[in-house]
Amino acid sequence: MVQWSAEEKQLITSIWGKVKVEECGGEALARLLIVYPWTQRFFSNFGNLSSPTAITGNPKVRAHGKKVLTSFGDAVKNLDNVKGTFAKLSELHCDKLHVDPENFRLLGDILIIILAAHFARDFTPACHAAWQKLVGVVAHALTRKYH
Ligand code: HEG
Repeated sequence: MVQWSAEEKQLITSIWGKVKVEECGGEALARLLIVYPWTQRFFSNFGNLSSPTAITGNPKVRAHGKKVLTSFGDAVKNLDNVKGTFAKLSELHCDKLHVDPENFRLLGDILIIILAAHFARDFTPACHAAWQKLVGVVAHALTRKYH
């Protein structure tokens, strides 16, 4: 089982308390779709994704980014049981959505870039390390039910 030190937990929750899920979530998903355009295939029903401007301004991208980051927050609230928290979502992403798990890692890296930019003053190396660990744990949990 993943172990968290009191310091790691504190570094994660202190940043999370300031995150605006709609803003950061929308930004994270938009960047994923822009920087790794092959990820657009999972969102063919989202309408216009034809340019960075279209992606950034697409309300479905924003809404889904908010949904994803809100769900990511369940990991922050359940650091000692991220696997259990994401068991059902892992099944969904594997069996129904067929999302390549590599994409969880890509999104995690993008999320860190966004948090580091938004919270530069607080994003110390220790904070970065704690978040890097968290996005890895989340990606792993979401991959767990893949077969
Ligand atoms: Mg996923 C749906 C969470 C990464 C593609 N994702 C969802 C839903 C949640 C979620 C909560 C809604 C589930 C439901 O309707 O019951 N996603 C989630 C998390 C993470 C993640 C927590 C990683 C941190 N998702 C992710 C990535 C991709 C992806 C990287 C693809 C590149 N998700 C995806 C798609 C759907 C969801 C295609 C369905 C969207 C729709 O059509 O509504």
